[in-house]
Amino acid sequence: MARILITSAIPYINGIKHLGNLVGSQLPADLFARYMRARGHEVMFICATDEHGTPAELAAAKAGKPVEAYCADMHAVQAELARGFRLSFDHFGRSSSQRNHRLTQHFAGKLDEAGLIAEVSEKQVFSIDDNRFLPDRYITGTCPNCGYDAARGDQCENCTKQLDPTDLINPRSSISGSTNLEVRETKHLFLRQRSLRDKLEAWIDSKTDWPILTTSIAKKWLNDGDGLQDRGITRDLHWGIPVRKGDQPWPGMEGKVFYVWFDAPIEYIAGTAEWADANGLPDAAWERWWRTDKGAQDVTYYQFMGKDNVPFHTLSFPATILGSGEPWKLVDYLKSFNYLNYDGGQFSTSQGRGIFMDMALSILPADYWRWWLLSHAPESSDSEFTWENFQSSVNKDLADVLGNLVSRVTKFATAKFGTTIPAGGSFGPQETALIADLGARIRDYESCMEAMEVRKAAAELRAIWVIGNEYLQSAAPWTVVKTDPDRAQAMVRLSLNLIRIYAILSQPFIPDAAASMMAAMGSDDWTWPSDLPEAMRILQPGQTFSVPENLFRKITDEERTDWQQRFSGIRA
Ligand code: B3M
Ligand code: ZN
Repeated sequence: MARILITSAIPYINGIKHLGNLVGSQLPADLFARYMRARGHEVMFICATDEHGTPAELAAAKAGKPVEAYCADMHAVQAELARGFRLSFDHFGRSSSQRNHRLTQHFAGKLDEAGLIAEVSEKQVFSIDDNRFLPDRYITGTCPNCGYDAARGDQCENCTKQLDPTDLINPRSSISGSTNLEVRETKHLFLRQRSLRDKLEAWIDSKTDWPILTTSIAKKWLNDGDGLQDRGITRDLHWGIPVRKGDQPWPGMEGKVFYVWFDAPIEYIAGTAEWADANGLPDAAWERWWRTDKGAQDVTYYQFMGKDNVPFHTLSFPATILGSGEPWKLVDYLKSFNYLNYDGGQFSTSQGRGIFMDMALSILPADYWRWWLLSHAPESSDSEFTWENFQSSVNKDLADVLGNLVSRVTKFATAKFGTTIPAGGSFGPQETALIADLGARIRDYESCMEAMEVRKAAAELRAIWVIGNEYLQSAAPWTVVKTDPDRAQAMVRLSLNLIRIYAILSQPFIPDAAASMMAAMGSDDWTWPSDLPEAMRILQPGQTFSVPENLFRKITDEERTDWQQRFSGIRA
């Protein structure tokens, strides 16, 4: 049994996330966590809301609420939607927690002791009309790297380059749109990550098994010349973690807070501490996941995120960890994703374009979305959601292949032999062949899941469902029953066992359907079918089963056109 630590990039608090956000981090992380638990490993799966910085302040102002209240409300909303999508976090924390305040201040203090913090008097953009400094997202302009005209002060969404507000061409205030801006002096702390460059490079080079997408982004910004600039880790904002050196004040930094990207990844650790607190456990319980001097040397740590978050996780956060000089766990494997586009364009939170988590659940159950999103995860390139493709995947894969198998077997068995597993006959060459074929397919599925090849894993799972249908089609118990009822009973017994095995294998993708299938088979034995011949005999003659209600329904053409209309426009 291995110990597996999994974190998903923590979603900004500023509103409900769209399906592009979901498929780029939380959902594949959940798939992996569910799979690893199913294989009997000890898993710690952490996510949280990212509550500081300009995204939170801007959204709270727009909602007309004090920022603390806004964050508390939106955390509850996001937690509820995460439950709706069956995201199986061990804890869904908050980056504004006291745990994160203390840990962030702790790391800053350690970095300072190591000589890695510089106090710099720097030039910041000040908006005369807004009467305030404009850090990060408070400022918008043209990216000097790629020319994208809506780049934000902290990062260009288009080319992923990390920016400083003063880099932007034609800058304007995100609050008022004003271009009446000037540059003023203010004092800030800088993390001297340039001096950690060689250490970071050696560490990245040691990760030979990382996906190309991850390593290419890391290398690009490491070698870009200005890619590893020392970065400001404080801001002139009210909302955030006050700048302190451990538990001591930081002279000259009164009234300033840490930059959101400094404290957000630390919340992975703080979130695990929040988990321990919520469960009444001592510090040792979370430290054994994070401190390599306290048990975490046995942990393998996986991170999941969209490609725009990669620079912060391959350079900035490791610089914090390495620079602290303390034995904290670094990421072992970083799985990153491209973007999911929506029906011929981009998902857009600001324009309300696309499908958002709440809307998705209001029209169809979570499994339908989970299946489509995971089977079309944007791994090797960006991918696109279209309603036609969604309708056809759901109708074919879920309804025609898996749903149909379950309903045909259970209905036929009930009609001919009643609601207990029939005892007659024994398995013959057809069943032996099926078990061999299926066993090989399950091993392929396991390899894909272990390698986090999400799309391929979905394709393998679908192939496993297809094998069951093909067996049923060629065995044809509905014909055999007329001449050899005992043989037909053996076929049905095998098919019912197959449904239970499919529940186990499918659970990471479609947990609700899997639970219905397992319940219908009258079992709660979720043991992974490592020994397939054995697993095929778990449901014993005489045990009762039932026909599950409507496992999946088909999406009609009318629904498809209706939804396409409804979700094309601007969200109120
Ligand atoms: N909140 C960006 C995002 O939601 C940011 C991730 C933080 S991970 C520490 O895409
Ligand atoms: Zn750019």
